[in-house]
Amino acid sequence: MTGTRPISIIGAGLAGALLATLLARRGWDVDVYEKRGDPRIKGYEGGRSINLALAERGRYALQQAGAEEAVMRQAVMMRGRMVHFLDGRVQLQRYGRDDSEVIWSIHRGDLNLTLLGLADAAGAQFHFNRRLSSVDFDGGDMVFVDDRTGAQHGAPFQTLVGADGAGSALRAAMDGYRPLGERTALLDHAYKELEIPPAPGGGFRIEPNALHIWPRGNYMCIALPNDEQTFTVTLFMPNHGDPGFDTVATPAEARALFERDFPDALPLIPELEADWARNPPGVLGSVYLDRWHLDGRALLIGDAAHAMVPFHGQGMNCAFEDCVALARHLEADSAAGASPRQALAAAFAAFEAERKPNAAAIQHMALENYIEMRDKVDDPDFLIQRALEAALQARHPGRFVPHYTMVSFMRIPYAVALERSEIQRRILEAATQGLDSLDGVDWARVDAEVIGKLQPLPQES
Ligand code: FAD
Ligand code: E1W
Repeated sequence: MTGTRPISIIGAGLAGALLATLLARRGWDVDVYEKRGDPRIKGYEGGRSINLALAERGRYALQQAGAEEAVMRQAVMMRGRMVHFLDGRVQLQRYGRDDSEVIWSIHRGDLNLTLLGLADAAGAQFHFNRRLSSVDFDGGDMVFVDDRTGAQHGAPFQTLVGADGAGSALRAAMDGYRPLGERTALLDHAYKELEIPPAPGGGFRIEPNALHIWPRGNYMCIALPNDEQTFTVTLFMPNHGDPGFDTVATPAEARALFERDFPDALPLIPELEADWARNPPGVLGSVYLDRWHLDGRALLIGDAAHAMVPFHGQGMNCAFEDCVALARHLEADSAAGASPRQALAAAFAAFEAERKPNAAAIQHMALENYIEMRDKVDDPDFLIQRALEAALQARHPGRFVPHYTMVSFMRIPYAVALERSEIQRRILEAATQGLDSLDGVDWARVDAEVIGKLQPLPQES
């Protein structure tokens, strides 16, 4: 062996750019192919969701790639969810115990640019305007299309990693060669993005350090702050019904919806009609696969492997966690005498075994969180359960840890977070049944249940 370890990554989005950095720094010979133009030249051809919530898992991964500092310079702190009731009242519900337990709003385009710069500096080779169109897995080469001209370009590969997102072309190619057991579950809801500009004299128009939510039962709006003092508002709504994207189709119908259901948000969005007309509703769904890899020849990560609905704000965080896990498995010692191909197959299999149950867990939690966000955060039962959750966290530190904390402020496997959350939810529901404050809680019984059903979490997770 020459010691060179070639790897080709499809997609220079969030996961592709981070993985390229991690592997190039470890001495891999990394090529990255991206269908869009170089955003450093052309400006970011954004598309979907302008800003994203970054939580602990994603932050840790950025730190592993030496990217944390640059990214955090542009991040806006979000201490909790600010719930906007229909009557105009607002209520800040903190995410954590103090400002050490917060999440961060970051601009997707800026984040992507930062990661591309780091990958480039680490020695990764980028090929822009290269949309993967077909793969010859036996011959070891692939074909790309330059969408500006329609021209085709071939390139050889040793091993491929698909970080090409929810509509992955590599996934389609792998599935055509050897079925992956793919199942796509589209949600019958979609989303629209709107903008709240800065206040006339400058400054944020609403509280900057929060994730704003307007829960309305079967649908909702959220708003995340941007560092240029704007907010990106996202309306999530069914495709059919009242309201639904079929009945709220025109900009005028959108205004009428906001007048009726989001009256405090409406005056904040001066370009509502233009924003509405700009893009068709964004599709939401989950992708589930039985297999993520084709022996040592190809592997899927991030949304390509496990696209999820966005309601826990964890898709990017999970994709970044994938990158760190994959880099670790690729570095692990393979069996003595194994060929490079066998070593890759073993690393991909170990990666899949570790990550698949965790991806399934966060996909499930993300779906459940939609109902929670749109229908529960303004409900008294929800609030009393959150209050009991905080009380039990104080009574049983390291043993009873709130669901949101396990997902957003810790790095315990998502599958462990899900399992413990389900046990905790049963405890919370039983202990608050029929109560409207914590005064009537039977603490001795609840404490015994907590101790009996939940083992302490390992330290430092
Ligand atoms: P992507 O970021 O989609 O990158 C894929 C890349 O591959 C793109 O650059 C694309 O151009 C390229 N590509 C695609 N096809 C090809 C091809 N054929 N050939 C070459 N290149 C190709 N996650 C969070 O953690 N927090 C949030 O707050 C959050 N909010 C969200 C809000 C919304 C409305 C949505 C829709 C998603 C949200 N997510 C959030 C999820 C997050 O956007 C994704 O999980 C994340 O972008 C996945 O990263 P990725 O690298 O796998 O895919
Ligand atoms: C977060 C798009 C998006 C992104 C998010 C979140 C939500 C609701 C949505 C989940 C949350 C940050 N969430 N917020 N409050 N409770 N759970 O934490 O990213 Cl819709």
